[in-house]
Amino acid sequence: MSVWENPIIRGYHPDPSICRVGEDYYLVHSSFEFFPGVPIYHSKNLVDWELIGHCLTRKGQLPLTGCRPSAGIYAPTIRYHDGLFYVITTNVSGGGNFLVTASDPAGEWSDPVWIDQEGIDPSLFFDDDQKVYYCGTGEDANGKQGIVGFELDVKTGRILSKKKILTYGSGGRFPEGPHLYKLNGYYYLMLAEGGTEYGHMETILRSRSVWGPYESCPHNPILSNRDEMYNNIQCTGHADLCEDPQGNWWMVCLAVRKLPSGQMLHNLGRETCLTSVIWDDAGWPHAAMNGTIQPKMEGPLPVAVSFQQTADFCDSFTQTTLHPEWTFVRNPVFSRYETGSGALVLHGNCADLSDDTPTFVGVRQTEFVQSATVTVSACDLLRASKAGLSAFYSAENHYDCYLLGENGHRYVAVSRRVMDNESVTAKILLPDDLFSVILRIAARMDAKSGAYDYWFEVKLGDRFVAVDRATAAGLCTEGTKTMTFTGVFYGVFAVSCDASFTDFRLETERS
Ligand code: 6LW
Repeated sequence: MSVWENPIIRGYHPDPSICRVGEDYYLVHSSFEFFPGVPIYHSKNLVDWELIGHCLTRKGQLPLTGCRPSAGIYAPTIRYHDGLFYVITTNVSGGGNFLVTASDPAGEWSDPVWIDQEGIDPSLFFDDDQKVYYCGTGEDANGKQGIVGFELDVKTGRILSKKKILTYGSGGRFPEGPHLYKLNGYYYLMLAEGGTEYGHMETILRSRSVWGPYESCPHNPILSNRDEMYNNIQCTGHADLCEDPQGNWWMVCLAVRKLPSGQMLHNLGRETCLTSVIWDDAGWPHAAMNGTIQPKMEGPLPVAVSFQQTADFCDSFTQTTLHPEWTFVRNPVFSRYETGSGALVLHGNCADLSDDTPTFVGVRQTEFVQSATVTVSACDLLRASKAGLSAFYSAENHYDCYLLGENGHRYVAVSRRVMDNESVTAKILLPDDLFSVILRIAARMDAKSGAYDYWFEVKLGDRFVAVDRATAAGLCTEGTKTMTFTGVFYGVFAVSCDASFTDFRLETERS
């Protein structure tokens, strides 16, 4: 038996879907307004995952212009059949449901094959008779939401049968995130109910026919942390199942970690967790720990794990292409980004971080107590221009610490955008001959007050000086204007200037 720590993929990685090919596991996530879209991870042991690329890497696959925060790409499903990988998902900001295919999961992936079906959370099931079925959310004639199913031609996207509501779920609100499986002559339909917040849960039904009628598992929900008030892991649901070569079954799901201050808030987004599953003699699945996700769990992993990788991230920008961890907001203008020879140079136009296409690129914050540090040099900061670091949740919620050029002087400034309010909250005048500074944004706990804040610091001489601090609540999902689904990125940006960034470090501050 091996022990692992949940989440297995940390930071904003929601709506996981998994498949296995031989002894290799692949996992994809939703990506909303961020580009490239649908990150794809690879693992051999289900616990250590490597980002190998993205499924949507071209604007033709993923048009995001004007996409609102947390719109864009919703939940995907990944499946493998006859030598081809399939990923099906929804662009709620343009086009709806579509699938892409690839023989190599690291890409390139195909152009979209569009499917004429409303709703979200599409999934594919390849049956023994070579028929392929689609299931996803849909509405009946009275507008009631359920899980709809139909036969699909995955080559053309053509619908080959009538559409049928397979289930309305077991009674929880928002039946969604469905997946079909086939075992011992039964079709199993697993789905999320209760909504992706603190009432989230996973249920399962089965039938001898893919069209139903489906009977509900007697111990539904098979997964939920809704009764685990004191568990730091909450909101578990939106799961997918996978069998390993030894016949052991595994479930990945989304979950959130409550702030270290104990508040039921989360800034890291919905993350990906792992648990084991056993099937009872009656043919029903049981997730470990009575269907709850715990911070530490154990199980017969397919490959023994001696230690779980917890990789911080650093980039000295020596490669001529950006590391796949770097993520843009909506479709980037690639000519504004130059990397290689030891620096990332941003050619910022007038677009700011709250605009549609900022000159910004970031990596996910993956731990609560974690900082981002970078050296930024910007020469022509004399007009209203800025370049620096951002703790970026969305265009409507971000905290920024940057070099500011104003009226011929140079400052280190901090500004905060929280919903409709944006203001500069601190400024330090710099010597006119100082063109390069080391900036740091650090999310950390105040040992005395127990407050969990983002700190904004600049290195002057040989030490970091605090410029400002702001509560983490302003970057938590619960503190945003609308229903949002993402998490904080630490990124670099430039507005109305050329800025050079070197030695980017994302470091978990171990107490
Ligand atoms: C996802 C759906 C959901 O597609 O949120 O709350 C959507 N449930 O399952 C975005 O994560």
